[in-house]
Amino acid sequence: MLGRDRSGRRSRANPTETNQQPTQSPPIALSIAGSDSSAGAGIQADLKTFSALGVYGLTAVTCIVAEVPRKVSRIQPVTGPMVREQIEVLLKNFRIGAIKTGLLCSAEIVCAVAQTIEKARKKAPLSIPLVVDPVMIASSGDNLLEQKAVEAYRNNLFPLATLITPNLDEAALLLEATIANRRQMASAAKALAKKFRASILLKGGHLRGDNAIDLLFHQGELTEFSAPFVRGVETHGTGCTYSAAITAGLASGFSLEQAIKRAKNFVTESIKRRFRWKSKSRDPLDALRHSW
Ligand code: PXL
Repeated sequence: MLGRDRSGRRSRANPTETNQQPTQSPPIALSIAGSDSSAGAGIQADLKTFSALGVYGLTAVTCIVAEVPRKVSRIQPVTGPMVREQIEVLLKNFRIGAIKTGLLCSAEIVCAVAQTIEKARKKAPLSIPLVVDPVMIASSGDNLLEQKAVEAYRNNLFPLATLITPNLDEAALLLEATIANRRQMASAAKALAKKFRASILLKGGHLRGDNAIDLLFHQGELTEFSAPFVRGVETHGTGCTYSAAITAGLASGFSLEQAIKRAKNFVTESIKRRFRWKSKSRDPLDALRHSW
């Protein structure tokens, strides 16, 4: 009795109505990311997203960030061996359907994550899809990543990725180019896919047109995902939520295109139903995404 509920995800009929066995256990996804004390981004956003999409979420914490929207006050990384141990113990004991990485903080942690995933892939016949969200700069403008870590991403982690989800700033940094319109977005997505031999979802939200347009370059084809731009909202954690929702889709057996389409709707709805955060600033629209 597998069906689809209104959000498009797979659902089973209520076993009490159909007299069936209890529902089988949910798909599992792993987030390797940092902890955001204000809980709108990072590992907290990932777990909320996984749960909302019917996926059991596992976590490997890479760093602890003391912050509120607009202000990162302190970042404390976890050691490389500790990050490695969390991932290894989870891979051994759970049937993980998809993995995402968020804030990895240092070159040491980027390398530890890449080595651990590579080692696991050598052992297992089927590789687990890996979504890499190259989190480099917070929406507050604060730098979240050590400079040498960008090189570690290029050389170690990107080559293992199924999908990389840069925003315009991250793509511009990786290509050392300016990306100011849709045409330049299309060439940048293709160039990144060629460079890192992975599918690329280039998020164009920062272009600020009537629509928030993202471009997927996957298996030689360009696909556009568009949603009306939600105006007048300062967001925090939308990138984390988007990549977590894509990862949840992949863990649930959706194709990449289906997973992105559903994730885009999920993020747009989350922004509409956002939690309004009362800061001391003059701006009454300060907001974290999510209403739960
Ligand atoms: O939104 C980027 C991000 C990701 N991960 C963590 C963060 C932030 C932004 O502040 O704190 C842990």
